[in-house]
Amino acid sequence: MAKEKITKTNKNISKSAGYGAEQITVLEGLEPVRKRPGMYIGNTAKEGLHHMIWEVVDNAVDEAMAGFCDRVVVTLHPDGSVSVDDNGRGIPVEKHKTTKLSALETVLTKLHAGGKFGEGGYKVSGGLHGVGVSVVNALSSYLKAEVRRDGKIWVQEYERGKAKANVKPIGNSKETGTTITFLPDKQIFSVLDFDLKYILDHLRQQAYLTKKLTILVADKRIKNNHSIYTFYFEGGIASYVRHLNRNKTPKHDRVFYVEKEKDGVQTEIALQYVDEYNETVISFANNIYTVEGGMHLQGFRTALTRTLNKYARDKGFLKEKDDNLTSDDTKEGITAVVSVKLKEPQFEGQTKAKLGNAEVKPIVETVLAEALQNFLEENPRDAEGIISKCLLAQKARTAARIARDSVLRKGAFDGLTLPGKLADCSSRDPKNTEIYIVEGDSAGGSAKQGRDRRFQAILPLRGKILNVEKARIDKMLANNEIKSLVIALGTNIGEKFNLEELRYDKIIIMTDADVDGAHIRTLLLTMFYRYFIELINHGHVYIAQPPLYKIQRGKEIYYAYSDEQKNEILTKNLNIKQINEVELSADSESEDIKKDNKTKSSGVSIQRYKGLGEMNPQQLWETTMNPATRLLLQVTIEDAARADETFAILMGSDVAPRKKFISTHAKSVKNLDV
Ligand code: 0RA
Repeated sequence: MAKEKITKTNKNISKSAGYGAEQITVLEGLEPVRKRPGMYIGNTAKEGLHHMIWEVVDNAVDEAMAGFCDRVVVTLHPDGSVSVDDNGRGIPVEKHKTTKLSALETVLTKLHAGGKFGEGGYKVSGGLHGVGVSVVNALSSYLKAEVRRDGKIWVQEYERGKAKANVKPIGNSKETGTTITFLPDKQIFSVLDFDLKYILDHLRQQAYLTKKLTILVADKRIKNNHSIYTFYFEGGIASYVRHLNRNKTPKHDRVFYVEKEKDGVQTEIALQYVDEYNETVISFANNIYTVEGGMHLQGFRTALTRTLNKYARDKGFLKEKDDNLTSDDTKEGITAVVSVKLKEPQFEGQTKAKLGNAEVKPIVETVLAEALQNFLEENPRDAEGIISKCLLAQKARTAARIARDSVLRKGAFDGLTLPGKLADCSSRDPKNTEIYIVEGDSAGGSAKQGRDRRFQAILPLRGKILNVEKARIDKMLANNEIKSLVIALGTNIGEKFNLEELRYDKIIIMTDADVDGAHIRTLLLTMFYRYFIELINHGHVYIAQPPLYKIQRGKEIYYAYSDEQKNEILTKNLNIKQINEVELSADSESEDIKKDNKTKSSGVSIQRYKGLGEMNPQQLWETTMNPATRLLLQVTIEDAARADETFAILMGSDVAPRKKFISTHAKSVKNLDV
C-alpha cells in the first residue's frame, strides 16, 4: 500500500510555508452562507441538517486518509447539539499572517474561496462536500472548537459564526486532535431532529471506504438509555462487498480485492459474483457516492470484460468458435465496489455525481486488469466460479436472442389481429385518439361503457403483468398481456419499433389509487421505460387521476383528488367548520360508523374511492375520462439516471425497499418522476 506521507493542507493553505497565511487568496466572511445556506449545504431540511455532521466528519476522514487519524467519535447530545471528535493533528492555532487571527479562527470564520485545492493529499470533496467547517459554524447558533495540539488544549467558542473570545489554552494534553461541538441554528433549519439510522448508514459507508478507521456513534439524547455503535472494517471495501452479499449465494469464496496508487490516483476495487441476475456496482470518488458513475466506472467495466475474456480464452473456457463475453455477460450477478481517490476530482452530471476526470479511466483499467489477471491465475477455483457464471449468462443471452429473433421473424407483431379484449375507438386518426390501459376486468367494463367511443379505446389488463426487470425479452414477448398491449399500440418492439405506427396519441394508464394499483402502474412504466422509451420521450404516456373522494350534499356533488382538496371543498364550498368530524361515509370500515351520524347530521356524505370499480360508468367518465374535466399527468423523463435507479429499487429482488417506496410515493401525484 502506498501510504501518503504528506502534510495535510486545507484548501488554500499551503504546506510549503508551514501553515502559510500568505497563500490564502480569497477569504470572505460568513454572511453569504447565512444568506443562502442552500448553496453550501444543499438545503435546510433533513439532508442539509445532516450535511453539517458530514462536513465535520469529512475533515476527520481527510486526516485519516493522510494517515494522521484512526478514530472519530460522533456524539448526539440531548440539547440537539452534536460533537465530532477526532485524533488527527488538530486544527493549527498559531497566528495567521493576513487575517491576524489564529489559524483556528480563520478556518472557522472565513469562507475559503478560490484557494488552491487539496494540494498534496486526497480529500473528501466534491458536490457539496468540502465546503469547510466554517459553513457549519455559520449555520450553528453555537459552536465550540477544542484542539489538542503542541502539548495544550485550546478552546474557542462562537455564536452564529462569530468568535466570542480569542483562542485560549485551558489545559495540557499529550494527545492531538479536534473536537467540534455545534448546535444547528433553528433560525436556519426547518428540521432539527437528527435521524440515527440515516447517520449510521452514512458513517458505516464512510468506515468501509476508509479502512482501519474506527467510527463511533454515541446517541446520548435519551437519559439512561445511551447507545453506542462502532464501525471498523479491517478489509475496507472487501468487507463492504461481503456485507452486500451477506444474504446471497456467492459463485466463489474469495472476494477479489486490489488497492493501488498509480499516477496520483488511488484505486481500490473489490468484487465477487453471486447467483443472481442483477448487478450491484457501487462507485465512489473521494468517498463521495457517484450515483451516475463516470470515468472510474468506465475503466472498471472495460478491464473486467477484457480480462475475463483473455483468461477464458487462455484456459480454453472459450473455444475458438465461441463468441467473446460481452459486458452484459460479465455484469450479471456481480457485486462490486469501485473507489478512487484523486487530488482534483471533477464532478459532472445532473446531480454532480458523475466523475469526469478522463485520466482516471486508463488508470483504473490498468490497475484492475493487472490485479484481476493475477487473482485468476493464483486462484483457479475462484476463477472457474467467475468464468462459469459469465458463460452461463452468455448462453442464456444467446438463447434469448435466438428466441426473440425467431419471434420477430415469424412476425409475432406484424400481421397479428388486434386483441379481442381491446375495445377500439372508431376514429382511425392517431393524432386525437387515446387508449386507456385499465387494471382489471370490472374497471375495464365501466371504462368501456363510460368512454367516448369515437376517440377512446380501452384495453383491460388482467392481473399483474410480468416483471420486466427480471424477465428477458423473449419471455416478455410470450406474455399475453404484453402481447395485447404491443399489438394494440401498433409500434412493434425492439429493433422493429416504429413510432410512426403508433395508433393512439395518448396512452393513459388508469389504475386504482391503492398499493396494488401503484405496483401495476410501476410495472407498466418500467416496461415503457425499458422498451418504449420513445413513447415517453415524445410525451405519449399519461397517468389518469381518478378522484379519491366523492362529497355529496343533496344534489350538490364534488370530487376531490387529494385530501387538501377534500378539506377545501368541505370548508369553502360546503361551509363546514370542523372537518375532522365529518370523516368518511357509510360504506367505509366499521370504525367509522360512529362518525356516520355526524356525517348525516351535517347532511354531507363523503365516499372514499378505493378502486375504479366503485364508480359507475357515468362517474368514471365525469371524473377521470372526460377531457374537459379530467386530470391527466404526463409521464416525463427528467432525469434518466434517477429514473433508472427508481426502477431498480422498485423492480430489483429486494422487496423491502420496494414496498416502502411504493407506499410513500403512491400518493404523490403532482410531479411524477419516472
Ligand atoms: C487545517 C490544517 C490542518 C488540519 C486541519 C485544518 C484539520 C481540520 C479539522 C476539522 C476537524 N478535524 C480536523 N483536523 C484537522 C493541518 C495541520 C498540520 O499541518 O499540522
